[in-house]
Amino acid sequence: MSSLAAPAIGQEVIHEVGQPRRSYGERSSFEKAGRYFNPGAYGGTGSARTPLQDLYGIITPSALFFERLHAGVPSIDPAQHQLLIDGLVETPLIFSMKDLERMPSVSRVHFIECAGNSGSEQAGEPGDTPQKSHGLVSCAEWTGVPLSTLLKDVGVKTKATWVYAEGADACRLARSIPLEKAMEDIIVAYGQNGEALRPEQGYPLRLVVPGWEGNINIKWLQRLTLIDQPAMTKDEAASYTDLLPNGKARQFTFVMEAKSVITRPAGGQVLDGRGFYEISGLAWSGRGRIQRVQVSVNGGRDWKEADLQKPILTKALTRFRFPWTWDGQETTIASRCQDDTGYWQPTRDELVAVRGLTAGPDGYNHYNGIKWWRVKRTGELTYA
Ligand SMILES: Nc1nc2c(c(=O)[nH]1)N[C@H]1C(S)=C(S)[C@@H](COP(=O)(O)O)O[C@H]1N2
Ligand SMILES: [Mo]
Repeated sequence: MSSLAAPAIGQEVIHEVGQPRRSYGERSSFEKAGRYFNPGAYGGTGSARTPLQDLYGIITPSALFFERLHAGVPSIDPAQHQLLIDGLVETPLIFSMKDLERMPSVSRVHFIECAGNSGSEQAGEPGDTPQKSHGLVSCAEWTGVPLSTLLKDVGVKTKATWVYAEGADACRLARSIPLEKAMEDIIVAYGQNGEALRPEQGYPLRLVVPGWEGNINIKWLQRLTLIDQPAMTKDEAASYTDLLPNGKARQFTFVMEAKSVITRPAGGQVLDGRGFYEISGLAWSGRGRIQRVQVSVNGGRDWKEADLQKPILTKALTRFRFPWTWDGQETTIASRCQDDTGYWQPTRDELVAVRGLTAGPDGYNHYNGIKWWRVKRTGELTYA
């Protein structure tokens, strides 16, 4: 805020006509927020992180939704695309996109989070901005057909206990999903934030598996096969496991546990001197709704309740807000959340005590520790 020095009379009036109409909108040329690509990632593979510090509310704009690509983005003509459902079923069926779009649909808001999100925090290499530390989570409104509807159409045989799901990208990324989850809340989605999926998000068809690790949300979905045991694909037998100190690894850690992070003010940002700032951030849980978020502005001496944006949706990002007056002194700030199972987000020390510090074949997965930011006297924020 600045006070008015003189009445704003005689300000120049703009008489020129502005920009022309356009059929597909774009943001203002003043806005620069973008996804962050890991340097050195090969060609079309790797990941790109969402700039969480630049976002408002709970919905990630499709153009900023994080990307995790194991074999680049295939280009698929929806008129040619088909979904095959076979295996232990009464009637194997092939669905075209037109077939799917005439079926009863649902629209639901859910986050997707890569299992590896914030894994470097466990390693003791904290990310210096929310984007770098936690940018492998995003949240959208997804539209599509409940998987349970399609499974009823093909008639699942009683022997079937798992569903093998496969993508149409070059690596044919595939995962096994317990039949119980398939019947519960999985969406065979073609819509994202009110329009068709983005190519990077699986156009024209993907699985949205609410609350479960990103990898199982198969993009460019082309095949579902009913089976009676997990298929032991590469991404469930080797990758996305959690290596424990005793040398054994946890397999099938499907649920992403409760996590939160302050996105503003946070690492990489600079405060403009002492005074009032709204602290804001995101919390989410793969088990259900966020029930409470607490914020500490003094290194963990006190924790106070943050306001939660309503409605609080299940397995979706939840925006929290906390009023703060900075006294100009150095401090550290963090958030911690509780979901509706009663589970509290743990500290890094608590997690490391159980899981140790031995990285698995693809680094650390399923890390959800509390994230601290340091506020320096200069107003600069860094990781703590
Ligand atoms: N077919 C296919 N599905 C895929 C992937 C992929 O590379 N190919 N990546 C997976 C991983 S590891 C994650 S974290 C999510 C990421 O979804 P997004 O790119 O839409 O954010 O998609 C999953 N589904
Ligand atoms: Mo992932």
